[in-house]
Amino acid sequence: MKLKLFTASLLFACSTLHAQTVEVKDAWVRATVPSQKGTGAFMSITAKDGARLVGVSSPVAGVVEVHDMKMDGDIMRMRAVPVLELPAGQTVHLKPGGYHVMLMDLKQGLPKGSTVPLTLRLQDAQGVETRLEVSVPVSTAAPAGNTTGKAADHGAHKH
Ligand SMILES: [Cu+2]
Repeated sequence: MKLKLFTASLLFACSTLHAQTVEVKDAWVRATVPSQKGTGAFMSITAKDGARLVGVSSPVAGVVEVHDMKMDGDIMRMRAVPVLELPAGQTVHLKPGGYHVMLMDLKQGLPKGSTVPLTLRLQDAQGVETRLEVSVPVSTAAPAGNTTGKAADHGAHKH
């Protein structure tokens, strides 16, 4: 009986720890007009022990992909990133002009002030998959006073 209880509490401790190893901050979704079919979601993700973002889903969009945005000559091109590496302890910024979560085939308009649920599918170094649910505010601009925005202003983002 004593042993059983001990095991249970250990397991609980593990799953709690695991849930805290990936942190999402400053998340926002760009507001849409009613006829718009696609938009971007942006956030800063920090995986303390390293992880990979292998997928995102949302009930408001038929298709959700992680995209990268790069200049190809004079043309800004987006390409799907099937796996986004999250190096241990490094914050990966998803922001306008760079990595973003692309919400496509939108089922509804996303007015400013509403909230979009996103499910991030993450894999740890052992390949164990976990899901992280985030509730993301819809806005017309990045949240005020966050460091992500400042870095973008100074062009510090390089890939
Ligand atoms: Cu995109």
